[in-house]
Amino acid sequence: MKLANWYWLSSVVFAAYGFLVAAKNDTEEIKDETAKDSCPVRLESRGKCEEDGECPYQVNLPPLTIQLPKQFSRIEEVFKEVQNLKEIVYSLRKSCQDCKLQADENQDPGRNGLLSPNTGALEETDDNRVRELESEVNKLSSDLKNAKEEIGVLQGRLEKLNLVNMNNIENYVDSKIANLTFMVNSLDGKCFKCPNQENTQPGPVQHLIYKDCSDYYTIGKRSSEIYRVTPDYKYSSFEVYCDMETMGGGWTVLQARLDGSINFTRTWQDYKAGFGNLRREFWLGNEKIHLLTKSKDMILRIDLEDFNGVKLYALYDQFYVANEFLKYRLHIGNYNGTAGDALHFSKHYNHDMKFFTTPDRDNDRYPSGNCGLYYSSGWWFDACLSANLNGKYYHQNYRGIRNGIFWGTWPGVNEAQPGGYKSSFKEAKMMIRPKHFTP
Ligand SMILES: [Ca+2]
Repeated sequence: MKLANWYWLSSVVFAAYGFLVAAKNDTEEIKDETAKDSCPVRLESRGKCEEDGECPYQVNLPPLTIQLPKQFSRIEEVFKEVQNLKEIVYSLRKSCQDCKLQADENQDPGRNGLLSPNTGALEETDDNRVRELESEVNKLSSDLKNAKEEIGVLQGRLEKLNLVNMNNIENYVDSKIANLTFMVNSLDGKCFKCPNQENTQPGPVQHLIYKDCSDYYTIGKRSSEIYRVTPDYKYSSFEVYCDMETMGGGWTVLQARLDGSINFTRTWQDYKAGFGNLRREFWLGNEKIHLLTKSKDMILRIDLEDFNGVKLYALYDQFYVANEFLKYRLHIGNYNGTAGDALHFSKHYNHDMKFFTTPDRDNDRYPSGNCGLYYSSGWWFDACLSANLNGKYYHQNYRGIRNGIFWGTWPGVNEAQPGGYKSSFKEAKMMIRPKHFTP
């Protein structure tokens, strides 16, 4: 132990001495101070020695003053700045940590609710609010959906109502006009008997509405002639030929073949507008036929005569031709008569419910071609025909394609050999009259 203590003491002394030597080399001022004091370091005993010979010593060292370079004050400033920077870095790190925490909270609200009860409570409130808003939005959107549906229903009803009203009004106006027409027509016949007729304005009432030839018959017209009819007052009137003799009269003629003077191989437009001469051969026109039959209470009579002088007829208890949009589709009722039901010939040849086809407009049921083109006419072709009253007019029997006027149930017509002679017709006529008309 004694040795160690001594060693420590001598180390301190030599270190101090070494430091002074070093300082002396560094600065002039220290050299000056040491020069004044001859013994700056003293080692002396202090107090009594102990029994075993160990004595207390003390070293007196001169006061130590180190002169630092002037730039040293800058170090203090740098220290302060470093301290400041440290603080800034610390606060930045802290706020960064806070940021990260917050980000984590946002990502995982459930976990953070556990970490921080206060934040959890806030979030719970927020969650509740969000849930409330969500349910409100859901409710509003379902309300909106309901409202939309209701609007749809109401709109449908409104449209229906409009339509119903329009139909009612149309029907009402139609019936009023019919009544007025009837009254005026009946007055027309009686006015000549009025006692004051000579005193008042003479002459029959003009500008009457005659829907078809039966109306002319009703007011006493008995001669087969051309008359002007207005089947639908919403459209303009037009002329028709009236048959006032056949089966009581009152017939509006739609088609007539007599002598082959008119070509019936025509376009859609021609068949639509009508062509020919009302006193001779003609097709009245699909548009007019539609207007005449749209009330759907017309019957059809077909009269045929062959070159042997055989005259037969076919009667259908309903006849209606749809509008152009529906391609003038034919609606034909039950047959009665002598010529046979060629319009409903068989399952495979049936002209009922067929569209109108012309050489330039294929609406038929024949997939490989146009029946109108093949049979040179406009007609309600199936695939293709058991009747065609608009076929070519042959003045005698003919060979080749059966494109003449044709009625498939005519007596003897099916006895003709394929490639052999085909019989033709001298006359053909189609005409209509209201079902409930009684001459
Ligand atoms: Ca076709």
